[in-house]
Amino acid sequence: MVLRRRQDGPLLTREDIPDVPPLLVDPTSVFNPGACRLKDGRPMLLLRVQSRGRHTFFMRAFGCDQSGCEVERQIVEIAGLEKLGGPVHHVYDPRITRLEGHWYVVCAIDLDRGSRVGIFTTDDFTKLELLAVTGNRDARNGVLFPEKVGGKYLLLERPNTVKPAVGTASGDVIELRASDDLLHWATVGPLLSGRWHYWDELVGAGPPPVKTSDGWLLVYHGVATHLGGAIYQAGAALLDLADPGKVLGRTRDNILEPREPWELMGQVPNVVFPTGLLTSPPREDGTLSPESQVLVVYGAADTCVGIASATVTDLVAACREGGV
Ligand code: BMA
Repeated sequence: MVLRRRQDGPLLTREDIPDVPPLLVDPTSVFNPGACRLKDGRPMLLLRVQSRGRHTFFMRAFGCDQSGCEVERQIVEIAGLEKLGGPVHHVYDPRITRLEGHWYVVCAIDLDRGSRVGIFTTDDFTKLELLAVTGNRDARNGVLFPEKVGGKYLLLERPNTVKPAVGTASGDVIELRASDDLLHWATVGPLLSGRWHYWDELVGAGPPPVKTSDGWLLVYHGVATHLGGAIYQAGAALLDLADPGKVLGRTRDNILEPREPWELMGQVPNVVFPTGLLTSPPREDGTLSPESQVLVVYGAADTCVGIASATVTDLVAACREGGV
């Protein structure tokens, strides 16, 4: 497989999560974290933690590279949800982008009327403040590009147009969307569609795209449904630097699939769900060097957190080999 998981099992399990009574005592699971490097270079994860009541919380973890993590005994505050009118059940699957010197966290938000993609701002991840929702339609897997392209802010989003017999609505198209102000978004067009009968029938963006000299590298998740259940896997695509609506290549096979017991078994079996990505600092032109290691942080079986790596060269080659 292109992505190689670290040798010694999951990066984080529920045992690593400190209690924060009364809200969080003996949590059920930790998964699908956002990831970034803070200004001092330290990696930070924004963890999705689930209580025994299956309420969703975010917590911060520091120093998480291949070696291990320290989870802070504090729940991240989320402000501004009253703007949405009506109950907010969950804010989850954070994707972190540094853009024009500011942090943005894009999350799925579950309302009675479906899921929305919300863009939050933050200074230090102790508090997220809702800036905008990207539209009034059922959608998830929103990720912001780390810079404007062609004078526009860009976002990938997956509308939930597929209603499986069991579970929440999903989707088989990742769309490219654009905005002048981060508040109002318009769809540019479809970017990647699901390949029915194969590994990625349903699709959604993973972590925000990263810049390489060959193009924007996007890790995404694909779901195979034709085998009876749902198998969540990871793949990658390469997008044109100047025109990210153009796909230059896409891995034919998945690059990471559930194989370890902790990926195969858990709250939702058979899931690797990439949401975070850590790299070394880019070069002066903003691109990663070909030999850079890309660390992909993922939720496993909606129960714990795994980490796997590959070089930029290997990921780009796998995209190119897959064709378009
Ligand atoms: C997706 C999202 C993720 C979850 C995955 C597997 O639809 O809900 O949060 O990890 O399913 O259950």
